[in-house]
Amino acid sequence: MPESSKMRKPDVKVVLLGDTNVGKTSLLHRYTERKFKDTISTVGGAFFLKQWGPYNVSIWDTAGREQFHGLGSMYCRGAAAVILTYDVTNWQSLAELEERFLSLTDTANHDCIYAVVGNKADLTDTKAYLSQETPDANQTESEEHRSDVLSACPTPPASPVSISGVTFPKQVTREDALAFYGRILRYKGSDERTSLPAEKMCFETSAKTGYNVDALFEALFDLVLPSMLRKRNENQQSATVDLEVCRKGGGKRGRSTCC
Ligand SMILES: Nc1nc2c(ncn2[C@@H]2O[C@H](COP(=O)(O)OP(=O)(O)O)[C@@H](O)[C@H]2O)c(=O)[nH]1
Ligand SMILES: [Mg+2]
Repeated sequence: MPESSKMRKPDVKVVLLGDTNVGKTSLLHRYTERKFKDTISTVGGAFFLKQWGPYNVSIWDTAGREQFHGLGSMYCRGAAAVILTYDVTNWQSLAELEERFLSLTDTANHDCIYAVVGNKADLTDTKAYLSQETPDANQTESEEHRSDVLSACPTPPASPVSISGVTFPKQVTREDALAFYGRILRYKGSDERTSLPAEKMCFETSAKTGYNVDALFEALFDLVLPSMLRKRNENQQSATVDLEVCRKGGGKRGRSTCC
């Protein structure tokens, strides 16, 4: 088998979940393309393959189906990690995670890892606003102007968005997210003392500036390594079983071709 086709089989599945417009597609786009676009279509590829060391991670986007309440139980089936995404400026987006999306994770792996991610932190947090990676071709003129203003400031202004005249109050605090993580563990019947701690699994990100985006994905990839190892072992074992079945002439296909 050519090396390239060997590389394409995913070892593990990571799923982005959350209400429409919270920025799931933008987060994936920022991570994979290092870019942010103001308008981006979700419709298209359902998942993206990322090579992580010797492993292949598939990262699943909703392809816009969350808009029509159309995410079935298949979406999270076999997921090793789920990124539960909300918008820090929209309280309802956190409530929706609990009301509509958490139950979709029932089909995820029993040892699935959950990250709670508050996106659009640039709208409320100076630090996130300033963490613009190298400016990309899609940056608008007004954004460039705002970056100039900010870089000219000796100390960051208290409210980054007030520069554009628009303010977005932070509707979801980090404490809200930590509390939600605790409720996820209870919903899953997991013991808080042996589970990954909330402080480690709750992130605030900005797909727009790149703030915390690499940190989020890469922390998750490291955490799902044990799942990847297990899946590889399972695959190897099932290959051995198949060979045994063939040798003994067992299995439906074996019998029908013999007789
Ligand atoms: N300011 C800001 N806007 C964002 C951010 N992420 C996404 N958006 C915008 O929010 C809207 C919805 O983003 P999208 O990625 O399509 O959300 P999805 O429906 O969850 O996939 C788009 O207009 C994006 O440009 C962010 O981190 N900061
Ligand atoms: Mg989308």
